Amino acid sequence: MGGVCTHQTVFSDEELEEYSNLTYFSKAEVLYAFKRFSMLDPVRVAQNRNAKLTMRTILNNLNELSVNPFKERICKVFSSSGNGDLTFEDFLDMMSVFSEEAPKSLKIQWAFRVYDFDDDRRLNRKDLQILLSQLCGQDAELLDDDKRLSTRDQREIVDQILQEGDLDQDDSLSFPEFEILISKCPEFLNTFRIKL
Ligand SMILES: [Ca+2]
Ligand SMILES: [Ca+2]
Repeated sequence: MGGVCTHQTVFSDEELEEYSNLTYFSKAEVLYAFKRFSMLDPVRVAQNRNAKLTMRTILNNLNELSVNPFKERICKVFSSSGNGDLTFEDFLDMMSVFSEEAPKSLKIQWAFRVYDFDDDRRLNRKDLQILLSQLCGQDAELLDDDKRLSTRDQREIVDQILQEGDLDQDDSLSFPEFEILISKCPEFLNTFRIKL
């Protein structure tokens, strides 16, 4: 029996129940999530179900995430060790937040953490500029030079975002300000969806 095939005996019923309670997944989905985690590095996970897989391994093998412009930042915010490496529990949390069942309010909370690149709980100009360049960077290679966002364009967009969203005018977006702003553009959350 290979590692992937033994998943039915990997967790006790109580463990499955607990994982199901802590996520938006049924017990069957938790098992399927484990199967997907195992497939990222079958040998290591077969040896140890708590194996911590490197960010590189995850991004090389999880296509749905590797196409996301914020892939590395996403791994980092879900990584219990903070470096982007994920245990199964980290992975399960991530897949749960990215699932269709997770409420929009939860996705917005995690989106804020992903976009808060310097982890100071505010989105300042620097965060917004990194956000824009990562968001556009994905397609930049496919675009002609004249269609790419210049630094000046980016600065103008950051100005517009702050003009609209920075209600207390401290030149950054707090979480409540971000929440109001992002609820006006729901398609922004499309980067927060992965089918299990
Ligand atoms: Ca910040
Ligand atoms: Ca503000």
